[in-house]
Amino acid sequence: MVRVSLSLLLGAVLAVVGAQAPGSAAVPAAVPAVKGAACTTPRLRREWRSLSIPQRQKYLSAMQCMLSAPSKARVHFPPLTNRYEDFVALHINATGGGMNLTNFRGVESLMTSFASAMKMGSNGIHGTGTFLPWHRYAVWTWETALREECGWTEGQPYWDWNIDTKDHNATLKASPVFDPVIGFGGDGVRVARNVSVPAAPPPPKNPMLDWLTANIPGFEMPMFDPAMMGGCVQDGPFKNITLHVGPMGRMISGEKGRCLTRGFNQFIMDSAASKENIRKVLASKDFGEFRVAIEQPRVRFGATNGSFGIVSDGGDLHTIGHGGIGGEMMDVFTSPNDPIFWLHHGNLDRIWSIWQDAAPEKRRYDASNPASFWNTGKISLTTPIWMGFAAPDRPVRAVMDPLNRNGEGFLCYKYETGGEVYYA
Ligand SMILES: [Cu+2]
Repeated sequence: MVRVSLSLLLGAVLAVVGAQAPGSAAVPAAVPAVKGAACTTPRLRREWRSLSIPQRQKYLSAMQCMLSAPSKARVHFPPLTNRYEDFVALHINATGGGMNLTNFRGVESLMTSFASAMKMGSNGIHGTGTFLPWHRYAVWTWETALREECGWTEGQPYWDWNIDTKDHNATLKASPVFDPVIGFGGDGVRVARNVSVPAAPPPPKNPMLDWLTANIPGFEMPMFDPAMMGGCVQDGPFKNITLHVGPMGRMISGEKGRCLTRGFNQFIMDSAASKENIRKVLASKDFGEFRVAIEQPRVRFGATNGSFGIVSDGGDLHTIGHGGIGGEMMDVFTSPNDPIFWLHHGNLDRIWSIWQDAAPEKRRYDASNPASFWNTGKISLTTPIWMGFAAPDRPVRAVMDPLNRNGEGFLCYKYETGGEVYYA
């Protein structure tokens, strides 16, 4: 099996394992609520394609500015080489449940990161109720840094994946989002491997998977196309960047670093990012159901056009959005190494706010999270959201409303379009 391409799945498995010991997790200390000023001039978040060409160039320059500015989190993590990597380290450590900064030893082994991932079932940011609030707050924090430190003046742009699917007779490869000059660059080039890819490989022998299959109704082992590992990105503004953080929970120190990898998968995009699928997610009745629908990788193995891949059977916009790009985006810890991460999560947050706005009195402050095998972390409006060295910890309540209508939070942004297009 291929390690990195399976790391998202690994997160799923570890979250399940985490669920085996309810009550063993430490109860996080309460954090102070925050009363922000009323939101009068929200930052406007627009789809990449509706930014003007000069605005797109300006955003890409702001990205380069983050990549060349000095790290501020280096005091905690010596291997960090620039400001951009601060946010990758933030995501890695939040994935592990919020690192105790004073105990960090500089370089984690892969096994240590597995061990810290074991904790994430209780208080990490994937497979738990904090998935949506944490990523909302993280995108806000990132957007704020871009504006305050690198001259960006708009809201964080988002990437509406549906526009690059067969619903629109479109593809990732032809998308302006991945333009080599005024976009994020294109696909990676696959490296040759000494493995042959069978047409339908049998599931690997693994006692844990056997147990999961036998005990969890509907559990299916997703089989990832090794091509999704991808290869180095060949063009665009990020083709020459060096990743110093990762893979997985490791902070590489004193090593050469890696290229940014991608492995586009149009098949995944066309099934998971379809209007039909997005409508299914938006039909969720409460927050718990919605969170599972948008995040849970409920995929099954399928074949089209003689090659195999993943077929979505509803939901999983998060994981399959990562799978559509492949490469670095498949790594549940280090996916922010690919700058498209922020546009992808912008769109996930937009889908959440569309869902909230469809029944605001019921949904705007709904953080309920009923139990299921995937729901390993129940949250409430007072659950703290860890933002480590990047921003103060805040309760879930503070980030439930992007427009902070009742003054219990601090966010102040809106998306350019609503949900009409998906309900139509
Ligand atoms: Cu994440």
